[in-house]
Amino acid sequence: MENLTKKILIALVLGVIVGLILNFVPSSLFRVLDTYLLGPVGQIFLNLIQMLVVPIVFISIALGTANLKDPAQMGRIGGKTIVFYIVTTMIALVIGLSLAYFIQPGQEGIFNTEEAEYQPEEAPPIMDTLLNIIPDNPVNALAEAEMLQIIAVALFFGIALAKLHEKTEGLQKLLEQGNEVMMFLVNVVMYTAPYGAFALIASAVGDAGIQGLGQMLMYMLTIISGLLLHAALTYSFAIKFIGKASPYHFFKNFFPAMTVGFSTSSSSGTLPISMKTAQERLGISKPVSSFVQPLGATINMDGTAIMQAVATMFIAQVYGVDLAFSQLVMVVLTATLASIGTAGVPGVGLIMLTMVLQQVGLPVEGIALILGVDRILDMLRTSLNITGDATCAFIIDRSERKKQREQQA
Ligand code: DAS
Repeated sequence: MENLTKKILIALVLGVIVGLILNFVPSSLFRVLDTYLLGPVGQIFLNLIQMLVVPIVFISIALGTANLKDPAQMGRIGGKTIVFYIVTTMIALVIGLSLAYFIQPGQEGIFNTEEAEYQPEEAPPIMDTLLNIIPDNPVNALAEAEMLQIIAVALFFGIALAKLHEKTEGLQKLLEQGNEVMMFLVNVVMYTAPYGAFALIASAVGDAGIQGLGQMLMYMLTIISGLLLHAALTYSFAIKFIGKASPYHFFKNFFPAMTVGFSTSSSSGTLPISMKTAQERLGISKPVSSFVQPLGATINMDGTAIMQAVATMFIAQVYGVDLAFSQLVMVVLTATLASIGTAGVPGVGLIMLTMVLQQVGLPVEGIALILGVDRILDMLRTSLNITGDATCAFIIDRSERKKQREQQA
């Protein structure tokens, strides 16, 4: 894994350099290179890992649940997970709002808002998402990669396997062998990671443009500061004082997955790697990892929450709007709920941002101002999103192991 991580990091650095160089070629040439080389190479890599997500998530949750000594344990794990995700997302939003308030990245007048226009994509209503967690057609849930529905079906399947243990040994064996096949395919697919990472970052940097990056530097630095603070404070605190472990050890061992999350900008797409890394390098048990991380990839996006908080304050500052405290509270509540309703795929943070801006009455066109640098920021915040999911899995696994030790004592 170390060797592959090194190759991905080298590919990312080279990709940034090439992306910057592409700023000095005619834009028509960049478009041709992006359309016929960088785009396809990046998309092939994304499709390859995305191809593994549904079977891996279904098989590992079903097996994880089936192998639990006490399936009610999943209820306890689920409760702790939801609480951790909601609390850390709210902390992330407060960090983002506070940094944007003090740094003031959106000085009024610097940005041209006349031509700003943006066609928002509709986000799924949160209530629909929660009501539809139990699918009426499990095959469709798998076919459509509806992550929350897949988790629900896999949990039911796993509980049935646990209850019918003797009668379903063959089926359980089949799932175990299926899991071996999927883990093998993850290793195969990861050989393409450096090429995909290079293409994706070169395209994103080339697309943003040096001028765009320069103008939005304060905005980007505010978000990056928030991402680093959240990891250094919130996650480190949870690992050290709740998980009773070394944050350095955690980040060092989870770093390979973070580079893949950065490359793909997709929490769901990175699941095969983030789960494999969590289980093999952080020692998190399969049942906990295979439930907590897929759930987190869908409903827990602290990095995205930080972007939404900063972007909301940035747009308010650019348009000269002073947000009242009650509006800031609405930002926290709306963004926390919005993250539950959307999947961890590239660019979903902007769809959720639309909901937040509409909730506090800010012009949605303001999103046009941040679009140019959002692909790069999406890479960074996805890397934090999956780290939050792994942090949750880590401390819950530690608390479950402690509980089992106490029960055995
Ligand atoms: N790319 C999303 C994810 O996969 C995050 C975002 O769009 O903000 O986590």
